[in-house]
Amino acid sequence: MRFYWLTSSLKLLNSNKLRSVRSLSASTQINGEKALSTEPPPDTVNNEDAQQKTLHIAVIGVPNVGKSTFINNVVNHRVCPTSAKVHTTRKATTGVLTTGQTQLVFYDTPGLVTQSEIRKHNLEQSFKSAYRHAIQHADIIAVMQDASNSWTRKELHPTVLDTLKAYAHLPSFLVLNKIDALKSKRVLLDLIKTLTNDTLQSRRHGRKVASTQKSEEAHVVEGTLLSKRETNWSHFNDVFLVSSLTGNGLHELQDYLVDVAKPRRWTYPANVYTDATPEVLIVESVRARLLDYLPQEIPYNLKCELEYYNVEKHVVYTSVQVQCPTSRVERLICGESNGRLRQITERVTSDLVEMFGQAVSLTISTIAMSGKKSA
Ligand SMILES: Nc1nc2c(ncn2[C@@H]2O[C@H](COP(=O)(O)OP(=O)(O)OP(=O)(O)O)[C@@H](O)[C@H]2O)c(=O)[nH]1
Ligand SMILES: [Mg+2]
Repeated sequence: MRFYWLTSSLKLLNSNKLRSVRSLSASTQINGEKALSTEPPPDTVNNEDAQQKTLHIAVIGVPNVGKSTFINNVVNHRVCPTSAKVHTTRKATTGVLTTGQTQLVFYDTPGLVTQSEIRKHNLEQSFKSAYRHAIQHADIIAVMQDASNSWTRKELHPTVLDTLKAYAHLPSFLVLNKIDALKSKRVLLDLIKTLTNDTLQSRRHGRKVASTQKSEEAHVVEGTLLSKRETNWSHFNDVFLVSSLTGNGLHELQDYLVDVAKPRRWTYPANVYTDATPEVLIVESVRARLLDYLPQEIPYNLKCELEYYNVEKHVVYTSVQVQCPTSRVERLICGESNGRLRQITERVTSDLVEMFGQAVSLTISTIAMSGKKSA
């Protein structure tokens, strides 16, 4: 068994992070579970209930389009682990933003997948139903599409369309993400037309594009009805162009959601910003960074388990064990002189410091489940 430990003091690297960090010193009970909250506790659900508004938003889309990055940026806290690889999110996690009298509850969902992808990436069977659970609690569906990916951007994935059809009674809007990565923004208007079946028209101002509610049209060419595979959705209420990475377009989207929120009591106290427990966030953060640091399919076959979690004098002490299928994989994770494990630990520690707004002492240990164990 090998391990590398690192104790980090609070390093607030830039002003952006400064804004997003809150001090965490308490866990709040929500539905019988602990949830991360800011300190000190501000007003919770109270005598102003009558004026409260909420909106529950399910964020769906294929893997890697930026769903988790989007939620982190909108709620201004790192509550959803992210990575450059697909299938980072495995569970439906909630990000909560309370602003004025309105509470926006975002459901982060695992990327929609087919059965063969579930097998390929060694995903849990429950994975596929996790987003359905999120949608069942949602008032509105946000469909996220990677506008920078020229291979996939022109079509909505069949699993996305299936979901939109199954929940057609819910309003939905399209979010074209990663616009910062586009060399030319010209493609965007065509993309909107294609993905919405030309049912939306540009507003003169702003990035929001409003619906004209044109009815769906059959594709008829010279009297022949083409049995074209469906790749678009005619019932989006709006389209937003955003960069979840830079924050471009997110304020406008947030204002829109506040506008359409329903008069209803808040689900969470004002100081809660996720329903995920610190323990789950720690394990998922380790898993996300393993995806970033290890090649190909290898990280998908690792199992991460929390060994220890405690908060003492404003320091989070925690330890995670990574179970590797073989000692060869264990050696790969550790790298020469444990160099790679050290890098991974430093990276996760910095994620957790940002997440919790507290000093974090993290240990990551590895164990090979078969074959000769490393010393
Ligand atoms: N350039 C750019 N990259 C982005 C943007 N949003 C997200 N990314 C990157 O896209 C990658 C995937 O982001 P995630 O937020 O993990 O994507 P996801 O949709 O949650 O992925 P899964 O959980 O695997 O379904 C990461 O490397 C992000 O940094 C964006 O607006 N612009
Ligand atoms: Mg994700």
